[in-house]
Amino acid sequence: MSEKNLASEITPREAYFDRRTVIRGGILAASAAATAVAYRKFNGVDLVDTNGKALKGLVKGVVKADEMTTPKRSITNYNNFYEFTTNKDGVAAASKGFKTDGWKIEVGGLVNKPKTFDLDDFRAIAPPEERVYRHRCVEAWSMVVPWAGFSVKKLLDRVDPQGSAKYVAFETLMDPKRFPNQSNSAVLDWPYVEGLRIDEAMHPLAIFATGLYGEELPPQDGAPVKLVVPWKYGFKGIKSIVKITLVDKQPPTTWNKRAPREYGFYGNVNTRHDHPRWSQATEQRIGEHGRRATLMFNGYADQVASLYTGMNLDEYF
Ligand SMILES: Nc1nc2c(c(=O)[nH]1)N[C@H]1C(S)=C(S)[C@@H](COP(=O)(O)O)O[C@H]1N2
Ligand SMILES: [Mo]
Repeated sequence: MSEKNLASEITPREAYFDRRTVIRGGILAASAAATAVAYRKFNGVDLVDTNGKALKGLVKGVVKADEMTTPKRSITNYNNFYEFTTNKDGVAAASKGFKTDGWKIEVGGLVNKPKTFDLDDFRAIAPPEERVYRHRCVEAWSMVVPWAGFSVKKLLDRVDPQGSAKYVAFETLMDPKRFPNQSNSAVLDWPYVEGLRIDEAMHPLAIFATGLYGEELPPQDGAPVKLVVPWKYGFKGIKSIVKITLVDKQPPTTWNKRAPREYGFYGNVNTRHDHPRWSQATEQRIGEHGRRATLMFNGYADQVASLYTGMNLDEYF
């Protein structure tokens, strides 16, 4: 997303090419991991070479059976997390040792039951479910990621939004001592903020991820809580959330503030609207040779297109 080096940013390095190692298991079944304690202990990951059968038995209809889960080492070593560094290969090292002790998530605004959650309270909102989702960055690379988490709706139901609440605003922790790039306002306007229309937030596909590959979410992927909205470009998936506010007006969002012609509020994966500097028709799936076609709404159109009925998708992006 930075103005320079686009080619290198969207070209995966040889190191990420691995076409056969896929993962089975790590399934956080609702019944098996009902508590935060059980969840933290759940770290079994079963590495197998199945050439495509791996996704059977996971959340139905979420990802096509011919798509393989991206290897964990790629998901955890090729990241966008500008608070640490703008170098995708450097986030893992820069975020090592990031502590989430004492983390709080403040939920308020236009709600009848505002509440500040500690992590145990937050994780106890609902048992983690495994959700294998496509992840499509606006820079035209993609992955298939086995998140664990629960629907945003479950949190919103808990705080009881008022009728006047039309949008949900999200905010990342501001702490330059832990996020070194937050000392530099030239990188981005901090803290990172994002937002959804409330009906988008209530859609069952929108989740808070607290886990990845059956383990706790690692720092580089947005520990302890990351928003995942799989029909939208990756930048909507704000990491390390500390604040969630129900509001009546469309909230500002970080990349839209930075370059409004390039990054819309909606950020839907939209093959009808190219980025002004590159095509959105195809993508580089990390671990594959050659490019594949990008799907409208990232392949989730049958589930989410009705949210945008009547909107001109060439205009709203
Ligand atoms: N706070 C914060 N959230 C963020 C970002 C960021 O730089 N800071 N980058 C976004 C972008 S552009 C992408 S593609 C995804 C990457 O998530 P991943 O590293 O878990 O794949 O996180 C998004 N969330
Ligand atoms: Mo991204």
